Amino acid sequence: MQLSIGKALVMGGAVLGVAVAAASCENKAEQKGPQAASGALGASASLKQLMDSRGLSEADVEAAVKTYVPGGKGDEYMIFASGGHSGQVLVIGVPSMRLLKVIGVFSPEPWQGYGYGGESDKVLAAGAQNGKKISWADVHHPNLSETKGDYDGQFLFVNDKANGRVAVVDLTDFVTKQIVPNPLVASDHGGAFVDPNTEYVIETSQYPAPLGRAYEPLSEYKNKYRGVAMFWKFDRQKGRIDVEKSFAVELPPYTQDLADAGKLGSDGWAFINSFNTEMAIGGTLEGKPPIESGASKNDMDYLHVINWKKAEQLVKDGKATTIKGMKVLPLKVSGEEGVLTLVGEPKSPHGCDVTPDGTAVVVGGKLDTHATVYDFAKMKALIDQKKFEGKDDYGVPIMNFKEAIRGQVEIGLGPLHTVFDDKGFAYTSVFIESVVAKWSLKDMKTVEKLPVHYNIGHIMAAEGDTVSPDGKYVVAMNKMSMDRFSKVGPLYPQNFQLVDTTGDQMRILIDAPIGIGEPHYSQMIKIDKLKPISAYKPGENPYTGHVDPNAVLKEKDAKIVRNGTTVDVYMTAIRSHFVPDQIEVNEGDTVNIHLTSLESAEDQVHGFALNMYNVNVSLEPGKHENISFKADVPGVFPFFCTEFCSALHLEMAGYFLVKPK
Ligand code: CUK
Ligand code: CUA
Repeated sequence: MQLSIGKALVMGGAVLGVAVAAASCENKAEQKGPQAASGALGASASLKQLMDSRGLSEADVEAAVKTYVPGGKGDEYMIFASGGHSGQVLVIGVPSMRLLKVIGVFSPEPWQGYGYGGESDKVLAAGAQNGKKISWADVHHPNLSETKGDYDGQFLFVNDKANGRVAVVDLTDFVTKQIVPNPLVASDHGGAFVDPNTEYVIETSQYPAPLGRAYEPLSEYKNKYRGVAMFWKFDRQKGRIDVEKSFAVELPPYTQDLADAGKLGSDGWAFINSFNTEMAIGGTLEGKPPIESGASKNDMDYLHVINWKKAEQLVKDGKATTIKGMKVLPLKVSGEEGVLTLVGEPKSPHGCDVTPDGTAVVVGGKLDTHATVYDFAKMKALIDQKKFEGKDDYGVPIMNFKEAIRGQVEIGLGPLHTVFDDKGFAYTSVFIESVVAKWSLKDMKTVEKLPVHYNIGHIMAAEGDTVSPDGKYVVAMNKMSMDRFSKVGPLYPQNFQLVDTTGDQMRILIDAPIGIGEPHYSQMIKIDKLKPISAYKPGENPYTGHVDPNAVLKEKDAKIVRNGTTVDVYMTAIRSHFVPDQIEVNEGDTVNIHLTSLESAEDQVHGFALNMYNVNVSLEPGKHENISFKADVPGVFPFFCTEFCSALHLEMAGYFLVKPK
């Protein structure tokens, strides 16, 4: 149902104010409200005229009213979206769909001084795999920390599909605090999901490889290649993953895909779909079928059902082996002990989403027209009774498909991911058909399909992965945008479409082009759950959470200390100067700059660049940075502030001189 402009006025009256008042009298254009003359549109242009001149329909204006957020007013929700190849996380306001921030996670981010000579270099360096520095990532699934199954607004976890890593972002300052490379996997996908109390961050592998990545020929695929479900222990107090207390569950080489953690009644369990139980390995040059067709032969792949509480206990009992320093529960143990159970999934499954009540898992099928709803209670009973229809080649028990499911819902061509609202509806992204399919969990029937633009991949709902979704909004995260935006060369932006789900029918409110990377998943949290700081404690090192031992809290304590070939510079920054502002060292010296911002006022940020040395840090109020480098290039190097902080910003500068040998 489209609302009339009149209704939109009621809903958005405070927003559009006078302009809509004029529109509500569209048949009597003369009857402008008394304040119309002072409205932004001016006396001469009624909203109707404006609509005509811009070719806007009533529905367009209603959508505009629903999404417009005037300056000074905040958004209602915040989206944390995958930045795809950028290795970053995009922060977007809802309903405005305005980009608020790009958080540097796996890739250096110059504005935030992330990866340019300061403390954050250590975070990025810790993400090396096999000693190789990696400066990009393919971020797929950002997940917010949860307490009792609800987003608590404290942390965000993301996975790097490309290089098998997970990262922890602290939402008090929106800064990445930790990158953990998984030494076992060759890539990941099902991550970074959390259980309802964020005890673990779950990361599951994608393309099978020998655990630990040792060489084994492809002829050994069945015997030596494996998947893995990683359970990264999260220490909430420290705000870090505790690698020592983490463990992995070895999986057959079935190309595990998406994953989700159980909740409420299914807490303690995890679910992973898979798409290549054929174990196809390609060989196109030798005339063998590509993985694409080899992996699509069977009618069924396997949903993996993992009892992680039991796995945790078995690891504690010493049943794990150690690979590359990680505790790994062997496949044999998992199969025998009921940690891992399989059940069929139709045709190239994708998506694996636990319902808000925790009683079911919804799996799509890229080449199927159904979403399959697995019933947790039924699966649990089958596992408890050891009622299986057989075992796979690795000794893992397999449940009967029919006995494990609640039913299947006819969705359309290419259902992928499913999210939920507060009224018992599920929303499935349907890739090939380019629609959002809304269906009833109770009746297991599709009730509406909304065309989106185009080829929707992921879908996301307001607080949609919690035990209590908000409803209201769904976001279609579309892979293609053909005719939606102005052309920007052959690489098009992807398209987030905000969908209003409050009415009888779903409606697209706004298109938001995403010009950074290829986003996959995202989550949407109510703004009031986030409690970000506006300044650090004076001298705080954001990576320790404490006042840095090298912090300089008063300008008079700034100094240069020379010790042989090491030069320690204790430096302050405040509008609009650095102390000291002249530094001279000898070629080959090791230089440590300990730099504290003495600012405490909100939004008063400086930058510090020593440009030819690739140094640039951001100094938010109170922040302390430690910068270290070798002065291996002689010459004269101005250093300067890189944030337009004051009228005398350009004067906020100094000289760094390196005397040749
Ligand atoms: S996904 Cu990673 S291939 Cu559907 Cu979550 Cu996009
Ligand atoms: Cu400080 Cu510009």
